[in-house]
Amino acid sequence: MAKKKVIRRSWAEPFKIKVVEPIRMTTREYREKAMKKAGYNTFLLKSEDVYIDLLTDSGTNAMSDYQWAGMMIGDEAYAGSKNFYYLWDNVKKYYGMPYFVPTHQGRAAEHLISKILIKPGDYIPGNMYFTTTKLHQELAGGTFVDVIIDEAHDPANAHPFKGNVDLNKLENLIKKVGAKKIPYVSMAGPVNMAGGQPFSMANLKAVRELTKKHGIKLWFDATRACENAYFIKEREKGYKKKTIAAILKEMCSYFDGLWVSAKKDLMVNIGGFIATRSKKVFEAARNLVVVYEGLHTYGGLAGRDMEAMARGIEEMVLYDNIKARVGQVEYAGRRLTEFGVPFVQPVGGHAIFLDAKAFLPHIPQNEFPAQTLAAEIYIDSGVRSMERGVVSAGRDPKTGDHHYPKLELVRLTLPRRVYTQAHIDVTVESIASVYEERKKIKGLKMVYEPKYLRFFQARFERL
Ligand code: PM9
Repeated sequence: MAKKKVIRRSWAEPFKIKVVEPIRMTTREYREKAMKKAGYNTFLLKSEDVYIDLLTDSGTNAMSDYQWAGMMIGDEAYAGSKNFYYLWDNVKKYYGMPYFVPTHQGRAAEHLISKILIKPGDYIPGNMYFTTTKLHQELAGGTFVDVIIDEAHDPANAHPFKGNVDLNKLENLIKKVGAKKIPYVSMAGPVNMAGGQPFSMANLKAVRELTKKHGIKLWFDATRACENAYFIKEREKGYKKKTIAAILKEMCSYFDGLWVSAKKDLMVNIGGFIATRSKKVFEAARNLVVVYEGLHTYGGLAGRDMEAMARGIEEMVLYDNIKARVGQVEYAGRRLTEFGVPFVQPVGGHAIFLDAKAFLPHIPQNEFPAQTLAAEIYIDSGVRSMERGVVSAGRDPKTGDHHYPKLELVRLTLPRRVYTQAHIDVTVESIASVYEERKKIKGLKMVYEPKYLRFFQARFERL
């Protein structure tokens, strides 16, 4: 009997396109000049000179018709906007935290939380640093300590939960500096700088137990929490049948509070917030927000922005949405593998992270291999990516030396609901072409360095 042919059944995005925005392809000669003018820093390019923009998934997402409709019912009252109350209700319902303070974006929430919780001389352990988070901890007088598992620093290691906290590292720090010097442990999920890697629920529960034993608070950078929930559902025993909303709620139940850059999971162009179960922290944040952001019922946002955020929360937990999002990253990973291009394993939730050390082994880290690679990809095809290596890591505030992170990466980040599979094909083929020519590529020298978050504005010249 002839064997029955098995037909592969594909899936597609759970939406169709209603509005389009034209993009422009330029010549290589044009891009050479544009990149030089931008000091070989992709943040300094003009957006109109970019063909496919994979700089970030922050505020670059496509809102749904439901969110756009919500913008029309923005209540722009200075105080007590109805959109604020609807957003607060959804924060309670989906994150399970009773108290809520809006901010204009994530780092504003980090600023307030760091000011409230950290005293000079404190230590803040976390599962790998994030640029803005760490800076606000330092500006408040604290020192960030990395307690992520070692596997997270190895791009080739395919551990399914590379965002996990190493409990021994955390316990050793508590023994060394004392629990009183640790105002809170900070956990992000997934971990952006590690390649969008999640933590497991089992690890989170263990961290909660350990911190409880020592009377230490636990705070959550929940900026991309739904992606973390998706990985738990896909990879952790006992969660297959649970909804993303139920997993998110369970994750949040172990934390004392959280902050969010709404420009990611919530699929809006601007917004952020703090949510907590501590009335004391809530009152302090509500008081500080009026100093730095705006009244506590708008926190630097328009009423319409808060409505779009509230509606974004309802959409971010939809399984099909998140599966399509992570599925795009997985597709890019499969295609890059065909060409043998080195990238962080396993693929993360929001981006592909090229391993620049393995891609350009002839360029030493003090000649900025990831910065160089991001510039070369732009010159090849107009695809914009971002450096996540020695430039992003900045300098040690005490010694003034560069931090040399083990991970020297180029991030190609997928905005939600923005690009098609064809855009990904164009991107992958460009990276493969640059990979073919990699031996000819030379490094960069830094010629201008701003004091804070230097990766945004630093300028370079070719060596
Ligand atoms: N993340 C990103 O592109 C935008 C700024 S850095 C290039 O990944 C986490 C996990 C983030 C994050 C921003 C912030 C700050 C906090 N936590 O950008 O201030 O990924 O809204 O959020 C960026 P805001």
